[in-house]
Amino acid sequence: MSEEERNGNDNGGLVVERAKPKLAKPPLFKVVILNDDYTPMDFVVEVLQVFFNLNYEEAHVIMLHIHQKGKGVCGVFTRDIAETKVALVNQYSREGKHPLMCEMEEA
Ligand code: TYC
Repeated sequence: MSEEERNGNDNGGLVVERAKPKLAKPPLFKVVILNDDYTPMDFVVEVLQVFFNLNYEEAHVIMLHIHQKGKGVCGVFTRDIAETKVALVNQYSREGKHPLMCEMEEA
């Protein structure tokens, strides 16, 4: 039995296209932190805990990844949240006189 027969909706020979879901998913952005030679490791771990809600162990793993590979993803967010995190982290780093850099990338 066809879908039309089961549902009782014969489209009378018309070709009917299923409606697209109306709400597209919002684009997501990775927030990344870059390595540098001057920011203390403890400061990066603190930033990851405070701004990205990570525990000490998670933050330490990500900090070491950044230190070894040059950059690392701290989280994935919608545009506004990612922009806010980048601005807050960079402001906090400048206040602490550290050159730490935080950026966003389309996911
Ligand atoms: N490379 C820094 C050091 O040796 C530590 C560091 C890690 C700095 C991660 C920035 O995003 C960073 N003190």
